[in-house]
Amino acid sequence: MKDVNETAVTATAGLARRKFLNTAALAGLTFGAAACAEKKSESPSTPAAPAAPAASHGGPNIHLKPGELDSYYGLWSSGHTGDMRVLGIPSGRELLRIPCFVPDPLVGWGITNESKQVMGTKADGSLRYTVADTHHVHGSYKDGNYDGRYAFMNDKINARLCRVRLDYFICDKITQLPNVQGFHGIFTDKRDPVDPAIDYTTRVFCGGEFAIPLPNAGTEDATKYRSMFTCVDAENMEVRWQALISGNCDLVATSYDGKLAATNQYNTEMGAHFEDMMGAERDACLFFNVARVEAAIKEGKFKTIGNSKVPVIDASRDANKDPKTALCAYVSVPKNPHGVNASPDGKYFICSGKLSPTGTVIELSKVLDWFDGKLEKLDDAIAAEVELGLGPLHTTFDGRGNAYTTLFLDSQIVKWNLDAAIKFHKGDKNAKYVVDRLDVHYQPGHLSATQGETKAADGKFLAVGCKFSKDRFLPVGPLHAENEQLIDISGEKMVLLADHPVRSEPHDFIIFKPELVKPKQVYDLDDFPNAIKDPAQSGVFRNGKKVTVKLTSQAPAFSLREFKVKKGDEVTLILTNLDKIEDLTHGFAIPNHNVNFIVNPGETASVTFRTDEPGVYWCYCTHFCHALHLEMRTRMIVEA
Ligand code: K7E
Ligand code: CUA
Ligand code: CA
Repeated sequence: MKDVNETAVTATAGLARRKFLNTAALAGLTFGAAACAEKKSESPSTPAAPAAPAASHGGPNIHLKPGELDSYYGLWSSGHTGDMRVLGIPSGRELLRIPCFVPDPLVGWGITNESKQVMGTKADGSLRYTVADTHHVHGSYKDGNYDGRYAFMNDKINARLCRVRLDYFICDKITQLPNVQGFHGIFTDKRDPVDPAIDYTTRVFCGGEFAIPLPNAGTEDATKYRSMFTCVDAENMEVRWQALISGNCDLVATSYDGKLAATNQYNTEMGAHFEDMMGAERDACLFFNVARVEAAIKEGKFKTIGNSKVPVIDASRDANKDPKTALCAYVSVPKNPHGVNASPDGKYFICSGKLSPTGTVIELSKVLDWFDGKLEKLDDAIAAEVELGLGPLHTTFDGRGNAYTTLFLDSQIVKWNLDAAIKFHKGDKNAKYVVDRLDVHYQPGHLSATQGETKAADGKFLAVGCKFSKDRFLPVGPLHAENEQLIDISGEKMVLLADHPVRSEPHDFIIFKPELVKPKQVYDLDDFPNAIKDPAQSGVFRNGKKVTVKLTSQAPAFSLREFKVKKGDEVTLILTNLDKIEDLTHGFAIPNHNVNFIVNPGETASVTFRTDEPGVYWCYCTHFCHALHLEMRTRMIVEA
């Protein structure tokens, strides 16, 4: 923690007390929830008493009138609830939860055969996993802005990447990364590094945080463990290649020209215990030269690991010392950095120091110069390294040259100007790079401005995910909601507009304009190979002990009023919703058989279950659809 103390000495006057208190808290417990909880009641930055409600400020009205629509979509990760959430911004209203990695009883995710196929099953047909931990959501791009095709999200627990189609807002593919544990950062590429015609996303980069033995074995000696950086094909969702690195990966960023993919690294030390991960004063941000990596793979310069057929290249420090042939560049950044974010002008990546109170501005053209042998010292790509406050984690942008960084320990957002920071770093000590500071409630992680991860950053609103809400909402027992706060960033000063409780615990999110997506509300029957397109095709079709029940729904009836099966059958029930009216969804529940799922307009879904007990089972519509919704039923008669 030495550098924190040292920089505290040179702190600007206004920050001194805050720094002192935080530094004291840090010294005991390093960076962690316990440390910040401890100092909360003492620190001026995190008042124990509820803060006064935001005064009226003449800013934008975020309390939409009934029937008024939001002006932005937000896609939120959900942490260890495993889904993706859709919020309207600025209202903060939750519009949808998209089940991805874990079962969802509302839609029958993990119950229908179609969703199980996406999620992955064991040999016996049961789900491979029912837990996940989602952190980062990023959209597919075209020409530097979202193109509304896909969003991607990670599962840290089981090293999985999921893809959500942004026409139907459903998860359609999940890929598990080989050779990786603790898959944390992800980012979509923004164009191809070589082919100018490909000005859209074709790759997703994934950072492996935890080092493991490769291939994995029960080895205790942690010096033998390694981490990987992975590239997944955005279209077929297959793993294209992996890169073996020195140290580990945390957050990931990509450049607007498609040439560079980067990951921050906090464990340069390759330590196995937290104290071992803090020895070095500087860790690194790794820049992969995507074109070179893929050329090397084409030339066969790779190996494979264990059962995996994925080509693995060597991006370790030792193998990449010569800039002319290096696949990866290790730019040094201070102590255990966390977020790395791309500025919308395409020029810089900002690394947040986490255990160092600094933000590091890395100039991408200089990194490319190094790869071309034109920059002698790689660290000369650092355009600025300036003090921001304690516990900097993530950065977003307003498109007007300003960056906004969360300060976890200070419970603040700091707004700072990139050009001024660069001037200050070059020696102009009169350059005032800090524009504003705003207290948030409390302990912020990610933040994201409207369109902030695109060339079209518009600097209107900013949302910040506060990890602790403490006193901001009515108490509901020990588990607190998190506090997603909304901030007006359209002016010089940031203005806190609203608190929104969210169920634990989202991390990252993106916010974009509604016109960038074209949601479809009714499925095409032809999207489903097993669709029952005509109620006349309904019936019970037996093949030994295997029975297929085909039926359709049209409010307020199912096409079969009853159907008969036998005890001990393996029943596959296929249901097509022939209603083609927007918002006319039906449900289908079977008592005592653990079956419930929905079919949206035009959708087909199927379930497979066994009939163990003879009896009558009233299958009914669980999703309110019609005045006769309660009457919408059919009987499953299981004969002995
Ligand atoms: Cu900072 Cu997983 Cu993006 Cu959480 S990570 S906050
Ligand atoms: Cu159909 Cu309710
Ligand atoms: Ca470290």
